[in-house]
Amino acid sequence: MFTDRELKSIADAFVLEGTYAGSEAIKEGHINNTFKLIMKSGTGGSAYLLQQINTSVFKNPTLLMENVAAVTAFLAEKLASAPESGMRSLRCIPCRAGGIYHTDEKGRVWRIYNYIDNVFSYSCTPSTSLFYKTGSAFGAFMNLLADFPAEKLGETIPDFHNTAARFRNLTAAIGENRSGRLDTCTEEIAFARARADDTYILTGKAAAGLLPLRVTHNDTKLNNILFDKDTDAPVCVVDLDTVMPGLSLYDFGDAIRSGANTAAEDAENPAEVSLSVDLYTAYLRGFLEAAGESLWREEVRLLPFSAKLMTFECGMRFLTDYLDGDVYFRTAYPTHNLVRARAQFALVKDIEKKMALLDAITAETYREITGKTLGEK
Ligand code: GN1
Ligand code: MG
Repeated sequence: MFTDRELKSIADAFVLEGTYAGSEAIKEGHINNTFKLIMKSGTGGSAYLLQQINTSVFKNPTLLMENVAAVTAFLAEKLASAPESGMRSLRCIPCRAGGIYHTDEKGRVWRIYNYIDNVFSYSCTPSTSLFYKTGSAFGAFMNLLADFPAEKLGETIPDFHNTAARFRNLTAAIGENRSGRLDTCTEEIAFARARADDTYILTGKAAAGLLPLRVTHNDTKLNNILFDKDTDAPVCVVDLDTVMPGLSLYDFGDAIRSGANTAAEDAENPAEVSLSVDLYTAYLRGFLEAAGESLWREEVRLLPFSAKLMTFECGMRFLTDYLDGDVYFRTAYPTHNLVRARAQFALVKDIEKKMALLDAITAETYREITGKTLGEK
C-alpha cells in the first residue's frame, strides 16, 4: 500500500537516530496503519513505530495528538518514579519542523513512537496466568491515571462507549441500508433489537451519579498490552488514542470481551465462541487486586454486566459497519464485519447464560480481596 520511498520520506520528517534501512507492516489493529521502522547507525541498529492516523475515525488529529502527548508525558513521569513496576511508556518523537505529527503532501497524518522491543502480544485466549497479569496491568493503568487532570483531555471520538448512541447508529444504518445488505443480517438485527433496553444501563447510572467518571483507556483489547518475551510480565499499555473520561466498566468489559473468549473475535463458527469462566476469574482477580480498593461497589456489581454490554456494543458496531458498507473497520473479505458481529453476539449469548455464575464469582472474589461484601443486589 505504501512504497519504501514514501515511508522513507515520511520518516525523514521526524527527528530520528540513525538512517532509514527499511520497514515492516504490522497488521494488528483495525483502524490505523502501523509500521516498524528499521534504522541503522554506526553502532548497530534501532527501530521506531510509525503510524498513519486514520483521520476518518479520528477527525481531529491535533486534538488527538494533544491528548496522546499529555497522557504519554504523564505516564512517563509516573513510571520513572516507579521503576520497580517494569512498565515502559510510549514517547512521541518530534518532527524536524516542530510538533509531534506530520502531514504528508497527500494530507495523510503520521506520528512516530519509540519502539518497545523484546515483547509479544495476544489477540485472543491467553493463558490464565497471562490474563491475570493483564487484569493487574489494566487495573494499575487506571490507578496511574487516577490523578490525571481530565480537563486536559478532549473527546477524540464523541460518544465512543455510549452504547445507547451505538444502538441509534445501528438503527439509522438499518434505515439507510447503504450497502444493500439488509436482507443478509435480519437475524443479527433481531438479536440487537431484543437487547435495546440494556444499552441505557451504564450511561443512565453514570448520569445519575451512581458510577464515577474516571480517566480510562477505552480500548482494552488484549492485543493493546505488550508482554516481555523473557518474563511474560506486562511491559506497556499501547493504543492510547481513546484515553478519555469514561467508566471503569468500559475497560473491564472490553478486556473480557477480547481476552476471555475461547475463539477469535472473527471466528467463523459461532459454536466455538464462549466465555471462559476461568479466564474471566483470572482477569477479575488481577484487576481487583490492583484497583479493587478504589472501585465503588456499584462498579464491582456491574463487572459481569459490563462484559456482556461491551461485547454487545462491539457486535453492534461491526453490524453497523457491515450495513454501511465497511467504511470504519479494516476488513479482509466482504462478510468480515458480519462474521465479527455474529461472533460477538454468540459471546453475548454465552455470557447471558453464565451471568448468575459470574455474579457469584465476582462477589466472592471481591470479598476475598478486599474483605468487603457487595451487599444485596
Ligand atoms: C478497534 O484499533 P483497534 O483494533 O485496537 C476499535 C475498538 C474496537 C476494536 C475491535 C478507535 O480497535 O473500539 O473494540 O477495534 N478502535 C476504535 O476489535 O474504534
Ligand atoms: Mg485501538
